[in-house]
Amino acid sequence: MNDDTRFGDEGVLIIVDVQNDFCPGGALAVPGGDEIIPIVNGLAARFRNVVLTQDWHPRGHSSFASSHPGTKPFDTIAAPYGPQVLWPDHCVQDTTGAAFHPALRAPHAALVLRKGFRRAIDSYSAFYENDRKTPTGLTGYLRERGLTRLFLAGLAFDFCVRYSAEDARREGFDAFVIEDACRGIDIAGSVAATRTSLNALGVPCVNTHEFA
Ligand code: VGL
Ligand code: ZN
Repeated sequence: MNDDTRFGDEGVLIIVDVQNDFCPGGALAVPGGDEIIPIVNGLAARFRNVVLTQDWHPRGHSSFASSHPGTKPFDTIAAPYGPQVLWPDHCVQDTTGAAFHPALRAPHAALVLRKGFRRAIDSYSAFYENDRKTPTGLTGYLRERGLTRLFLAGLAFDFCVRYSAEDARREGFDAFVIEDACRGIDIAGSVAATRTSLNALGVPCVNTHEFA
C-alpha cells in the first residue's frame, strides 16, 4: 500500500467532501453518495499523495437558506459576489454531519483542506472561494510539494468536484476527474453542464478501470 508508483511522486488524489452530510441520511445528501466510498478507498490505497477536502461552515453561513428569510433550499440568490445557490444547513463545523464518512479510509492523507469557513462567502472549489478571488492556499501547497497531476474524486460531481477541477486546470495543473468515484446533486442540468465545461477546459473525465 502507498508504495505503488504508477501515479508517480507528482500525482495526487484529491478526495472532495466525502462527509456524512453529503451521504444518504445527511442534510444535503447526494444520491448514491456513499456508493463511491469503496471506489475512493481503493484509489487512495494506490496513491502515495492524498489530500482531503472538508466543507466546513460556521452556523448561520450565508449559503444556508435558513440565513435568508423567505427563501428555501435550492433557490438561487444574488450574493455580493454573484449568483449563489442556497442549501439546507450542512457541514456545520465540528458536527457529525461535517465529519468524514466513517467508511472512508485514507490514513496517509497528508492534508485536510477546509473550505467555506468564512460566513459571508461560500466555497465550492478547493482553490478559490465563490468570489473567485479569495485563495484557499491549495495551489501553493501543491506547487511547493511538486504535485502537478491532480486526480479528483468525491462529492458533489457538479459542485465542489467541478469547481475544484476547473480551478486546478486554470492554475496550470494537469487535472482528471474520476467520474465513477463521484456522484452529482444534479440541479437544473448541472451534471450535463459539468461534463461540457470540464471537456471545454481540457479536464478529462476518466473511470477507475482505465487505471487497471
Ligand atoms: C457542496 C453544495 C454546498 C459540495 C458543498 O461539496 O459539492 N455542494 N456545499
Ligand atoms: Zn457547503
